[in-house]
Amino acid sequence: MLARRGLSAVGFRPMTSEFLRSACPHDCPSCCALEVERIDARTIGKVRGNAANDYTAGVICAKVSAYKERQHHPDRLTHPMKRVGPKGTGAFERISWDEALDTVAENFKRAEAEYGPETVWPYHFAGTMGLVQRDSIFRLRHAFGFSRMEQTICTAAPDAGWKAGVGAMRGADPREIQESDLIVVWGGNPVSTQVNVMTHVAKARKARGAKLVVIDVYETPTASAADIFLKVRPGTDGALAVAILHVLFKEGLADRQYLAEYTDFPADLEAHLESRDPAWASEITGVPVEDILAFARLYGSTPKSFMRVGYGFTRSRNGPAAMHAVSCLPAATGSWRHKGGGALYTNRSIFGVDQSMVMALDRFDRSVRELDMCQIGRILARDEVALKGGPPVTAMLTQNVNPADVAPESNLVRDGLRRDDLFLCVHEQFMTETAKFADILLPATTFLECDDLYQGGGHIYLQVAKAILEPLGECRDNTAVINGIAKRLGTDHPAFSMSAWDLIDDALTRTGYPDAETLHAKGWENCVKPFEEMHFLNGFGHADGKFHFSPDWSAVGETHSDMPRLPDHMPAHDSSDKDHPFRMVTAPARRFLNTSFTEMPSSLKKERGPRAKIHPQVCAEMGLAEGDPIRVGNKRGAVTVTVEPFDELDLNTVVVESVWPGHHFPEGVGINALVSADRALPNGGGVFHDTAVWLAKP
Ligand SMILES: Nc1nc2c(c(=O)[nH]1)N[C@H]1C(S)=C(S)[C@@H](COP(=O)(O)OP(=O)(O)OC[C@H]3O[C@@H](n4cnc5c(=O)[nH]c(N)nc54)[C@H](O)[C@@H]3O)O[C@H]1N2
Ligand SMILES: Nc1nc2c(c(=O)[nH]1)N[C@H]1C(S)=C(S)[C@@H](COP(=O)(O)OP(=O)(O)OC[C@H]3O[C@@H](n4cnc5c(=O)[nH]c(N)nc54)[C@H](O)[C@@H]3O)O[C@H]1N2
Ligand code: SF4
Ligand SMILES: [Mo]
Repeated sequence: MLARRGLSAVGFRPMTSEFLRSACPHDCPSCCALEVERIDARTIGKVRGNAANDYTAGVICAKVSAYKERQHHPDRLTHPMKRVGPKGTGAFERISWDEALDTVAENFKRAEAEYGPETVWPYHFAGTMGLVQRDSIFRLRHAFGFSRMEQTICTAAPDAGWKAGVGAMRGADPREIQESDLIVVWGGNPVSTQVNVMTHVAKARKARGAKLVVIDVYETPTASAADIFLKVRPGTDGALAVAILHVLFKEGLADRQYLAEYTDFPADLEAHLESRDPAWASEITGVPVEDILAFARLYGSTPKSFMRVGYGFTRSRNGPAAMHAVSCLPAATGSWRHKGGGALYTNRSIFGVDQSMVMALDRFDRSVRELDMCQIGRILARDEVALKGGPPVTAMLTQNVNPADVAPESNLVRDGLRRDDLFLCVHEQFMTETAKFADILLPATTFLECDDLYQGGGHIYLQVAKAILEPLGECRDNTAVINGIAKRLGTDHPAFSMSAWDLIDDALTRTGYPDAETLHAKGWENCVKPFEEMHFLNGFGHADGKFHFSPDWSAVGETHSDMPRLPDHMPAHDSSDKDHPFRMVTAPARRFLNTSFTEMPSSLKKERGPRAKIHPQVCAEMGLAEGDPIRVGNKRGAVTVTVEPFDELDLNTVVVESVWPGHHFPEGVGINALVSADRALPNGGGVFHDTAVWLAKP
């Protein structure tokens, strides 16, 4: 328990407030170093970026600046509950923690007795990114042989493409952006999704007159801020990248010495590129030939060009192939040689935190079935392929995740969550759409009320954060819930007797980092590797140390037979046809983070409601005006949103920003009703921006 701070003699105003160090836990590559104003043991005031951290540099996004609205929201869950009405209606009654956890354990045991341990499926994602609070659920799976979860929803597709060429999950130090002359943001929208990139871009522009190029399917706030905006059709980035390669080789802008020394430089690469010229790419991408040529020349003649690679363009069936093609560009120009050059997709692998205790890796068993989290709808519908021939899923715990809204094929997901023979325990901060389906609903702490360890995928710092508030009501952290369930199921594993702080300390000291207390006092640990390693000058991640223009896709994923041998456009996506003439992209909204923050009044006010950005010419043809309702649909479902005429996108592209919870739509289900749970090639991954749709007046 934290001591209550003193109250002043006059009224109940606190005598002092203080700013305490913390780290942002949300699913965002920025993982900002924060300073949080604690007014008393239950109340926060301002939240600001830590100016002493040279990546955060004192800047954070608007949604986290307003965090007190989320922390002190009247709708926070405060005590355990059990369902009393029909599933999905949200009718609950208060119970004790003991009754709640006993019920969960009894139901897991009952399910297991009937179908074996794989019938239990603990399901999680990234509500918090902390390495202990997020990943303790692995320990539950491993220790009891429950079904494993294939983490496909976010990074699987981009990882596959990056791994194919580069071979290691790291890239240039993002602080080098300020030393670049050209920053290319490919298929990402950092103004909305990781604002700190823009801080460093602004420094490069001011100090060196650097140029910013953005490649996206519509004019995002990042694209509006760019010097050059290349507007592509969804799922066509491979073609653009290959045409740029064509120009680089044709015009002597490729660095042949670098290619020979650092890459596999296939003998037939240039012959392969010959036919893939800007005119060919222009047909596919919709980008004018002159723009492709101008950008290729600029990129090829700027040694210090930094490519910040986003996730957006990889969320298609062909996304990994596109990622590979894009990753070939710095390998062709050799920009990796230069400080301020090269590329960054993620720096996830530089931290190397040993999570063997957190995840009970000593009990890990590869033979236990692994279910694709994106296919939760098909799994709950007892699809045999999705179930991998194993037993049905009849018991679940969800933690840090809101699958009723965020997973593809929402109608199937909701039908599954409504199943009478499914026992569902949800551990949540708010009454989400998923929580409404729970049999047992448990209240979760926020990051301000628990301890954790954070690594920044978009930077280089490792941070320890301590709770700075008492838990609200009876809220418990994820570690405590996992341990409580495990104890009731019966376990001898020591990790289930450790607190979050013990586990942080264990993970740090095992890896050779300072202990938790020391690292917390220090603020953060800089985990950057030497320049030669971050820039692969002492070898790329493959056994031969080379960048691979011709990847071994069979080492990347199972469904590799159609992957292109050399960088290419792969025409594998949900193609529009006469019944589905539009391609829909479901890009992130600035004031939400997936469905987190959709409860915050200031965010709701800014985001206004689910809207479809549609080209004005299409609006005119269909007789649509701003604010009209429009139905968007395909064979998986249909939802009604509001028309927003928007001219900076292709005629056949429709953009619906954000994952608005289902209750904001008249159908009671959200945009993911339309998105397919098909797997990106060759190794799975959500295809959230790869959906052919029709538009119709209601
Ligand atoms: N405000 C806010 N911040 C967020 C999130 C959020 O929802 N809101 N989500 C967080 C999470 S979980 C993640 S993974 C990251 C994601 O951050 P980003 O890397 O920014 O990735 P995406 O959200 O997938 O989409 C980014 C952009 O890709 C574009 N895009 C879609 N399809 C294509 C295509 O085929 N080609 C090209 N060139 N562009 C395309 C979209 O229009 C969008 O502008 O952001 C995190 N930060
Ligand atoms: N249409 C469409 N769908 C998408 C995407 C898209 O771009 N378009 N993006 C996809 C991507 S990239 C991702 S990563 C996924 C994200 O999907 P999710 O990880 O499900 O993200 P959120 O919707 O933010 O839900 C996280 C939930 O965790 C809860 N939470 C936060 N902290 C804690 C905690 O400490 N303990 C517990 N128990 N709960 C906590 C929050 O209250 C919130 O309800 O969505 C995917 N879905
Ligand atoms: S930019 Fe990302 S990491 Fe930083 S405060 Fe906002 S959500 Fe958190
Ligand atoms: Mo994500």
